Amino acid sequence: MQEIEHHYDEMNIICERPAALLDTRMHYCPGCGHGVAHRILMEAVEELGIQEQTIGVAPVGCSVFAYHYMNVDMQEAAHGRATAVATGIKRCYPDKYVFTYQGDGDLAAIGTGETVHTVNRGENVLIVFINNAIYGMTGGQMAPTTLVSQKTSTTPYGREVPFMGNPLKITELLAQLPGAFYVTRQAVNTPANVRKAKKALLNGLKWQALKKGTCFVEIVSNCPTNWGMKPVESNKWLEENMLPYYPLGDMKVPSKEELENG
Ligand SMILES: Cc1ncc(C[n+]2csc(CCOP(=O)(O)OP(=O)(O)O)c2C)c(N)n1
Repeated sequence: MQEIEHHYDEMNIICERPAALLDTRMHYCPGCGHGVAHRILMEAVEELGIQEQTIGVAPVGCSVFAYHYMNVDMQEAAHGRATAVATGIKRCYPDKYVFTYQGDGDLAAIGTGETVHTVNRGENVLIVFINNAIYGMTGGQMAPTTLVSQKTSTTPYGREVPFMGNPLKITELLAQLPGAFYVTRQAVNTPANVRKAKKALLNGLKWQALKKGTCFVEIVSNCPTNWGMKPVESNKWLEENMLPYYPLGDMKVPSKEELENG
């Protein structure tokens, strides 16, 4: 049998596991965006060299076990209370980098009040908001972010506005608040979007050191299992259905002066 020669040193490595992400098998469904979002968040932590100074707050929902994967100090919070918990942590340790990582059910349903008031107070934390338009962990019920006509386990005929209200654009809402320093919406459905989302997370963490307000990064993501789709199909559905309603891009960016006069 012919021996295969390996030339690892000549290989162009494009992706490695960041040191801040533990080598633990994740429990997420195949094709779910949580794994990618975890990786890029931890890549940002590693690149900034802040692993020892970072404290994360995990939510309820599919990412309840984020602390099994992220190799930084982590605290679990009750449903919707992640930004309140992060506020307490940050006020005790003002020089740490504090972030929350929350789904739409957690952040934009039960946690709406906590989220709005945290950003309105301008707490110096990074809020990472994973919008997959559904309650993932509990069986695919309608979330505030569920799209009009989208079928879920509690809207089997599709979400109807007169009965269920409009999908909530919480990120646009938060961008209006004076305490918001940086607000952006990104996605993890394509390699190009993943790179942009990582840059946003990097900025969101880095700018926390300026102590000028809340950084909020929404990441539009997929839920192949509860959407009843294969992973590739779900990314296509995301692009065709979610992005027109949740357009990507920055909603509030710090001015040059704000960044320079840190
Ligand atoms: C106070 C409270 N209410 C309700 C629940 C049940 N619960 C657990 S996860 C979840 C939905 C989470 O959905 P989402 O935040 O969108 O995250 P995903 O699972 O999609 O990542 C709910 C309702 C709970 N754990 N605690």
